Amino acid sequence: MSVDPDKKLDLRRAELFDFHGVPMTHFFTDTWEDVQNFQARPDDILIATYTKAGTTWISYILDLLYFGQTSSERQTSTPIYERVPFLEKTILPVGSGVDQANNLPTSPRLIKTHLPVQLVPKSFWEQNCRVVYVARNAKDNVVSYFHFDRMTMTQPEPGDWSSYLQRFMKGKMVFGSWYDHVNGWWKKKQAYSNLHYMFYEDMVEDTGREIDKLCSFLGLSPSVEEKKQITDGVQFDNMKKNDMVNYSTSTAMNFKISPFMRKGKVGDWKNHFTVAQNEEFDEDYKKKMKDPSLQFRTVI
Ligand code: PPS
Repeated sequence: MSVDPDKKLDLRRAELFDFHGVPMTHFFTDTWEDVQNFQARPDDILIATYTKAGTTWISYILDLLYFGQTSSERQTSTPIYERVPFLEKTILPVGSGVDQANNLPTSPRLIKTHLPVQLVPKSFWEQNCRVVYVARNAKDNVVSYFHFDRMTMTQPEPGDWSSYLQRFMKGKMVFGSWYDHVNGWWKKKQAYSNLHYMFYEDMVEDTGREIDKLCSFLGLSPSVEEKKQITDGVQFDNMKKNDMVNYSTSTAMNFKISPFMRKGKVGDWKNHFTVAQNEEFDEDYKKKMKDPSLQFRTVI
């Protein structure tokens, strides 16, 4: 990546623009050529999600499964966003996710992306990398995204809740339409067998069961003790207290507005949607979500 060292750290709210048909901000396109040319390795694991679907949760689970027993320093002094680089993110002049990924000493490398499936660098498919996708129901996803945009100073200005909800329904969000994202990845799973598609709601309902399924996809068999340690460590309250995974070290976020580890619940949308908003949302949802095989739970 060519980074201009004289350029100041820019943490202002960015504007949305159309990028290959997907709304994006410059933070995710500044080093696009490097992203597209990224050379994946066969043992890389790509963690793919729509923003706020449980990325940090699954990243931490994978990190513990692979590296929890090996290095305590990693667990105590390396924030999760350094352990698991965010591939397409660039903060000039600090650096890029591509550089971070290329410098990872670990094997496998765990790499995070929010890209819609059609924009993922082709080497991941060529190398037949394993992909873990997590999806979250649209209503809780938009609520979480709203609070994230309020507190993250690099995201576009969210405005008020009701206009934000309209914008979400139109797909005018960073990384585009939730509807396109979850459907695009769901379709990919039909053709690409190395993709494990998970649901946030299932993880909340029974984290241990979902870790078992994940391990079977990855070919891992942690001991009973190890699995218990991981399942406990990744519970919401424990992650919220853990400064290495709760983003309290991030300079772009203002926790006085809202914490990163906010509620971690299924159904918080009920505290945000009015009855009229809910009816309009459901009506619109039916038109956009035509595939009966992809079902989300908004309550558990
Ligand atoms: S980001 O910014 O896209 O990487 O955010 P992401 O990590 O995908 O999503 C953040 C939301 O996930 C919740 N979260 C959890 N919920 C339950 N259990 C655990 N362990 C957990 N870890 C993270 C986090 O609280 C955010 O959701 P909300 O609804 O805002 O609380």
